[in-house]
Amino acid sequence: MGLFDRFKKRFKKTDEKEITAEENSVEAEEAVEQGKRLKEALEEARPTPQEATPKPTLEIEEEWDDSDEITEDPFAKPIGRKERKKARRAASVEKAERPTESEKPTTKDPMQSTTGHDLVASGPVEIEINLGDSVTKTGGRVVMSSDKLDRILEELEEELLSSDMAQSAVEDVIHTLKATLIGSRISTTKKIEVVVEEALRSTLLRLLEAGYWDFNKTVSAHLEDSSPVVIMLVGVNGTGKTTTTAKIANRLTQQGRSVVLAAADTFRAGAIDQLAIHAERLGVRCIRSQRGGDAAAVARDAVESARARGEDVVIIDTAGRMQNKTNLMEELRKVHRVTQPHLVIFVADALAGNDAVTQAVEFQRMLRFDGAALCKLDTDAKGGAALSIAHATGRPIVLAGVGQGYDDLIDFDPAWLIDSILE
Ligand SMILES: Nc1nc2c(ncn2[C@@H]2O[C@H](COP(=O)(O)OP(=O)(O)OP(=O)(O)O)[C@@H](O)[C@H]2O)c(=O)[nH]1
Ligand SMILES: [Mg+2]
Repeated sequence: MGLFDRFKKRFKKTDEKEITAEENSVEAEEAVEQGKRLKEALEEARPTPQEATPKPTLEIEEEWDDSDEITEDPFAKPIGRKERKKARRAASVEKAERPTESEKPTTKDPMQSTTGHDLVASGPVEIEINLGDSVTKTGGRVVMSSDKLDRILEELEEELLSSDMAQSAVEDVIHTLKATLIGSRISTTKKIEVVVEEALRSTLLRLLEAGYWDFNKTVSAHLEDSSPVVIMLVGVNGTGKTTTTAKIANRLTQQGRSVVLAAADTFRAGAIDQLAIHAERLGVRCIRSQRGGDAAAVARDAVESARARGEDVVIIDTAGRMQNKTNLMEELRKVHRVTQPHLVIFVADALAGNDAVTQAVEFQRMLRFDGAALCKLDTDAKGGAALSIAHATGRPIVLAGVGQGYDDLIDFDPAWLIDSILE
């Protein structure tokens, strides 16, 4: 039985009079006032964008500054020229070929949300609850504050937590839901449990769709500008970076792109061979060094080699690291600085639940990423991590790993995830 089935079953026992007041009654007026106060309090408690997304904190020494071409700070806010470039890129996305059936975007209008090299890191996604056509201007019943409503919301909160959604995201959703519901005039044709279900579903969907960009279209758009397009994968140990590197290479070569892999995990024993074997199987080049070599040098060699040969895409596989290990994070930032990747993808393990969220937040703080690939969704992972990553970092999940084969990488589908959590 899914979340909503359990929820509605409990709701069935509820008399609507316990939760709503008749219009024009004293209780209804009080509820409207209370709803206003709750919304104001919620607004005041929200962090400002600056508080929400601190600038990356690590300052690293300029030991690799022999590269003349790289002068821009990758973490700087876009300036006018960049904005113009972004607009040009957006226009070239419009021109990109019509997607094939398998390339079809999963959101209504991916053109608006395609991002890339100039992407501005955004703060956490703000939860907004829209009661849609459930509210009515006249007639209806007004939702009031009551123990019963509190108990129902508590149960909903527990259900969301058990789907692996992080506490902070769940609290944000529930508080906003409560503030939105109280004082709202609900049409008598709608049952309150249906109102709550619709509101919650649309809220969670919006959370996952915020800032979504279509992977294939974004790569195509960048390729119109310049090549090679550089994609860097980051994340903690064992989340699926190397496998996802191979899956992306497979996807792009099937689209006729020439791909080069950069074995920038020079840290873990066997990592270079692991990637080289994938490269051989996929028939793509792999740029590598000895174990312990300079990861940034490998990555830069791969980009320069691809540029010299006119190849389309470089995918940089990096070493897994704990998000709190400063020296390893510095190495990643160095790879980033010398290669100026068009896309940084944070690879998360759906099975890691709340840990994946903590890691995502820390990576976003240290080395901003453009989107996440959520791997191992074919396992019994509950999926709530996706909601929390999106909520906490403001960056969308764009790709989903659904198995260990090369073809097991799909565009992330927010509606599918919401259904699997709620149904
Ligand atoms: N079931 C399943 N397994 C996956 C998926 N993605 C990766 N894996 C498995 O997860 C394990 C770790 O994957 P890697 O790609 O080596 O992970 P990594 O992030 O490169 O690991 P490190 O290099 O050690 O940091 C491997 O056994 C993969 O086959 C997925 O989508 N589904
Ligand atoms: Mg790896």
